[in-house]
Amino acid sequence: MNQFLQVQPEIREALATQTPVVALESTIISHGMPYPQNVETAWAVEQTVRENGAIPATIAIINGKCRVGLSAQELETFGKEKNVWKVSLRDMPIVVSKKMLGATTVAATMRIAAMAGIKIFATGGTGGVHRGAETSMDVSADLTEMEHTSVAIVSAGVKSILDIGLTLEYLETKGIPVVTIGQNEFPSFYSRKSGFNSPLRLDTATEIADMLKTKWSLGLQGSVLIANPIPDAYEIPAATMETHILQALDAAQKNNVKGKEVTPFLLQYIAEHTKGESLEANIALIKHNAKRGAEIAVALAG
Ligand code: PSU
Ligand code: MN
Repeated sequence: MNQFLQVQPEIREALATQTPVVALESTIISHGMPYPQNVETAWAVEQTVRENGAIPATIAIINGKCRVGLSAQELETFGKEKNVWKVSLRDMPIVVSKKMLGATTVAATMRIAAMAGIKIFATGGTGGVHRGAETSMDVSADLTEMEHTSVAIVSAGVKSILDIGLTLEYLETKGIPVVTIGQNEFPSFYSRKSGFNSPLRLDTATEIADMLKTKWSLGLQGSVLIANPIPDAYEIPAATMETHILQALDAAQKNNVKGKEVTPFLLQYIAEHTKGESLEANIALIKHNAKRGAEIAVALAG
């Protein structure tokens, strides 16, 4: 095992006995939601994974180790602490070697999950190609990581702070299957609609698990992006969100926000300007993704 990897005993045991495990990220806790809802959600998501037959594995970097499985106290720290590094792939070496506290993005979480042997990862939304990327070159390392690392991601689709059309084009170029559960349209996080057809549709966890097994057995490395539309009751119409997104993008530009700060800035701006409605939707969809992730992990182990 890698000298920088530390897997909690319960998870190690599960992996050794082919018990389903679902990886969870920590950037969403430290940089994606306010305290204390972030910690409550992180805990509730772990419980959802358990209730659906799998073992949760929240991933982060602590004291020079890539940690797979966190204690309740550690989840609290990630939710509360102000100086947590947002760790994508390029940040991993410095945060590990300097023994800093690091919350892992989708990209870094996938890489560490793969090091541990975990195949399924549930989150809220992934990074993608930003609006205006043709001039800014702002394309999330989440996408390049999906090309290389064989960990499937369950998300609620792509948030429309990004350019959904360009993100789907990029995924096609990189050979990453995109499959939506139970509907023909690709969802856009807060909304079940996006205006884009999903490249693929499958309706059951068993079908998705079969596709994953087949992909990896064919020697095709990399991820599958599994889009799970937000439950009806929590949906926020795309047109309502668009107003807030345009204002957030404008504020980011005026404040000269660049690089890794862009996504957290937009997420926080939108959360603050939607009176908690977006936060409630965010929490609901993450739990929903954790449930689907566990079901797919169970089907994959079967
Ligand atoms: N989108 C969300 N919520 C999030 C993120 C994205 O709706 O919390 C986080 C994830 O951790 C994702 C990261 O991996 O932001 C992408 O950051 P960037 O765009 O800087 O690659
Ligand atoms: Mn970026």
